[in-house]
Amino acid sequence: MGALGAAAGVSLDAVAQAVKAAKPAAKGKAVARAVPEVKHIKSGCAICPNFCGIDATVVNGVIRTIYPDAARADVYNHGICPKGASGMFNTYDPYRLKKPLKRTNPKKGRNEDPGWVEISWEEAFTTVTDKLKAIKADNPSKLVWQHGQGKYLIQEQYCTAFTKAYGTPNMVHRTTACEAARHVADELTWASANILPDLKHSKLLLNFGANYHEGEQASRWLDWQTVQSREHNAMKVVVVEPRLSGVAAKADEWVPVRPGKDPVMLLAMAKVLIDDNTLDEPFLVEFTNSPQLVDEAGIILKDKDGKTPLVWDTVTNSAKPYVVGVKPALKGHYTVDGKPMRTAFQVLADSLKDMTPEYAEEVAGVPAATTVRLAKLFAKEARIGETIEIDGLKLRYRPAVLYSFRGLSAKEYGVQGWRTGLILNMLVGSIDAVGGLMLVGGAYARPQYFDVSVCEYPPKRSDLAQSVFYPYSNHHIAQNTNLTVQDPKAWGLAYTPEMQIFYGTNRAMSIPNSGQQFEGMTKTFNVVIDIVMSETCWFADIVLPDKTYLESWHFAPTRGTTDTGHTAIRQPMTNPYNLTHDAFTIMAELMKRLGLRDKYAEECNKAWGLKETKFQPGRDYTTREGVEVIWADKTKKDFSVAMEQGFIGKKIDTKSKYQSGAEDKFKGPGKAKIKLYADQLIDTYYKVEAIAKKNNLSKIDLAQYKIAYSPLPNKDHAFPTPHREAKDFPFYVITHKRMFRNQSGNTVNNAILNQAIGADAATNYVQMNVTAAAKLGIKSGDTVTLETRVGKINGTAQVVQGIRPDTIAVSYHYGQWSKGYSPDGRKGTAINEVLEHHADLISGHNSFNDTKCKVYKA
Ligand SMILES: Nc1nc2c(c(=O)[nH]1)N[C@H]1C(S)=C(S)[C@@H](COP(=O)(O)OP(=O)(O)OC[C@H]3O[C@@H](n4cnc5c(=O)[nH]c(N)nc54)[C@H](O)[C@@H]3O)O[C@H]1N2
Ligand SMILES: Nc1nc2c(c(=O)[nH]1)N[C@H]1C(S)=C(S)[C@@H](COP(=O)(O)OP(=O)(O)OC[C@H]3O[C@@H](n4cnc5c(=O)[nH]c(N)nc54)[C@H](O)[C@@H]3O)O[C@H]1N2
Ligand code: SF4
Ligand SMILES: [Mo]
Repeated sequence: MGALGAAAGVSLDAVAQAVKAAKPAAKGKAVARAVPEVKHIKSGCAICPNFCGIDATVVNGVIRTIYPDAARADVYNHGICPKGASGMFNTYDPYRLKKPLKRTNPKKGRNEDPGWVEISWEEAFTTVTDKLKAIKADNPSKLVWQHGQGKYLIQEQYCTAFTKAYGTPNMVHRTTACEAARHVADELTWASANILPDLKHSKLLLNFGANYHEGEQASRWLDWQTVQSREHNAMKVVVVEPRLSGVAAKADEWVPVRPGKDPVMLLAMAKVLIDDNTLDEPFLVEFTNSPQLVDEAGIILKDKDGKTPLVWDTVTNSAKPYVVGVKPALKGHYTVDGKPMRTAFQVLADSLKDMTPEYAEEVAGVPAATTVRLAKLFAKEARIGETIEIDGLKLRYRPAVLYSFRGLSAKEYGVQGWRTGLILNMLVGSIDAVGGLMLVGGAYARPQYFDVSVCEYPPKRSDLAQSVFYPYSNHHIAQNTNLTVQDPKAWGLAYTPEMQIFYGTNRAMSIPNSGQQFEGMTKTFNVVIDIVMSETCWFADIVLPDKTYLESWHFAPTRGTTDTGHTAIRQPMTNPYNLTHDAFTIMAELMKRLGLRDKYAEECNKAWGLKETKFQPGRDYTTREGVEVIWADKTKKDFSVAMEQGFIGKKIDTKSKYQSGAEDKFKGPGKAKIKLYADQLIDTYYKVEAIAKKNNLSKIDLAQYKIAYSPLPNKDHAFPTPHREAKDFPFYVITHKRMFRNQSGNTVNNAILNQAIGADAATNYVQMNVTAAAKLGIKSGDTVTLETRVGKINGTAQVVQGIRPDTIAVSYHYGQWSKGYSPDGRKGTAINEVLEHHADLISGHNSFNDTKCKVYKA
């Protein structure tokens, strides 16, 4: 601990000097004071993936204030959150890592002292390069690169280039700990990902667990838009989630659904829409695959070419491809070549026979009358059939939208969960309509998502992404390397990963059953690039300090909205610890020492898609020069614009907004169709079955794949493994973000967030309902034990009315234990230690809201 102790004791010279400079002169004495140098710097916040624009005031090299960048109010964020406003406290944090560290105790464990010693950058680079050289000579796949928020700092393109130049397929992002299931549901449905509600025009927002007053990835845009639309557009907000979240507290109505049971409630709503015939039939027929004919095995009937789907043509009363002149039937049972067929829509309608609002009440705990009322309200507010004129264009007007984020997707059946939400939007035609659900990720951008999966076996990647085990894991599988490392053969992996580089991720802490993750980290040589001594660092062999987003240059990622797009940079404002390296220079130096500098430049050009201004071989780049190259190529503008404004924003015109997505790619004859019925899942199931049987794959339980790979969501998707198996555990456990913290370890030392906001913010609670607590004799402030099938953990009870009686909520971001954090950072309960790990078999997404537990006084 010596090195850390010394590090923590370092005085904040720059801060101290600035404070001195700002002290008022003693009374009566006239003291000549130097005029302070005041700079206003536009940049971007990088604490969370909202990427808000910021405007900082820097006095004598010290950041004094961070405000929202007013110029971005119009195109993105109107405000910033407490984390962003106090972001400099993460930079001036005395607990920062300042020197490379080397572990001297080879034994890795939570209670092992790593025996850190400070080493020079030269020694750090030599040690890491030697290890990388040896692995490259043996098998470069044995190197695994992992990143989380790091992806949004220097950006993933550099990480892609690094791993490509090195020759390993193993670059692993955190998305399956985050939102991968929602992405994959989108991809299976319209072959692109990312949605946002068109709140400016919406009249009704049904929000199933998008927590944008506390979390979310477009929160500063969503919360502003919601407030505006409620005020100026009389928009109603209904929040369906088990806990009274910040959004629920501000909504018109909070519907406390039983955790994980939303699919059943949503399917019951779909049944109401279908029974009432309040459907956007033209949308379903023209934009979606609802009219395609499905045989008894669930396969879509194809033309002679074996590819083109057939529909029932009501003009000729025969099965035909949907071409000009054909009028497809939406509903019905037909016979083609003697074989019984139904339209895909009919398959959905038939599947909902028993999905009554009463059944939903029993399963999801929402009164039948509420489900019926919300379904009818959704249909009414959708104004099916209406159009509206904007900028001279006559557009479909469907101002009712159903939206979600991790609430429906951070689950074992996360893909099916969000698919259910998408189907509801399809039924009323709200997709890409005015006031509806906008496909901001572009429609049909990657047609391969509509194909049968490759189902690779044996797997090439240590995380098993896109292998037969998780066929549509298009976004890597964050949690898996630490499993395959322990038993590669069980998964058919032909090598054992030997070295892991973690950049801006505290992965093991952020994943359910975190003990299993740490176990994996004991088996590899670990290099961690971070700004503080995270728990991941605690298991490192070499720790490399990075600069923060207020100290470094980044070509910054941005969040496009329904109406705008932007290009942005981040720029340094201070460097209190005189750090010499950041992630960019660390990677460049390693590449150079490996003799890969020119190959890396070439891969950077490819990864960034640079066309005119490119990285050149034969030379080194500073971090700023790297940003300059990318800025020049992407914007064709002088770098002075980047430095003055921090960003360039543009508004999307009405035609591009509403008519370049679904309207252009899916509408009418001869086009691909939005998949109400995800038939590629059935075809993929049969492929998985064949490969599993041929190779005797014990890790594949076909019965489970059959449930997961259903082309339509069904009630099974509301019964994840712990709900079925953990019968003696009466409570559902859910987890969520809190405003004052970001991720695991990122903001724990921030004194403003921990103390100034109130002691409450420095810890989290085991939140439970008053009735449940009374039965167990538990009061607020009691220490309680939360027990699951994974283990037990203690926490402090917080007894509230705003949660279902059968549900326990424990927020994320707390219960950190690394001795490198300030004592204030190490409070609360790390719920991931006891959550069950059940990856979604489609996307590889990890389950966060499926575990069941017991709670009792400790
Ligand atoms: N129980 C529970 N678990 C969850 C969640 C939940 O809601 N509940 N949320 C999930 C979600 S959505 C996600 S995305 C994952 C995130 O999980 P992680 O991958 O762990 O989070 P990251 O933000 O990627 O990583 C945080 C690490 O990045 C470091 N860092 C911050 N700034 C810098 C920098 O400038 N440079 C470098 N090198 N490092 C930096 C921080 O110190 C910290 O150690 O967690 C998931 N886990
Ligand atoms: N303050 C803060 N903001 C953040 C982050 C952070 O760490 N801190 N992380 C960022 C990242 S990486 C992400 S991905 C986003 C995530 O953003 P969100 O998905 O918006 O936030 P979460 O809190 O993870 O989860 C969403 C909500 O789901 C609810 N929920 C849980 N189980 C269920 C269920 O079964 N049904 C329903 N309907 N709801 C349920 C939870 O109560 C919670 O309110 O946040 C981003 N913003
Ligand atoms: S919402 Fe995220 S990006 Fe925006 S200010 Fe807060 S921490 Fe920074
Ligand atoms: Mo996330």
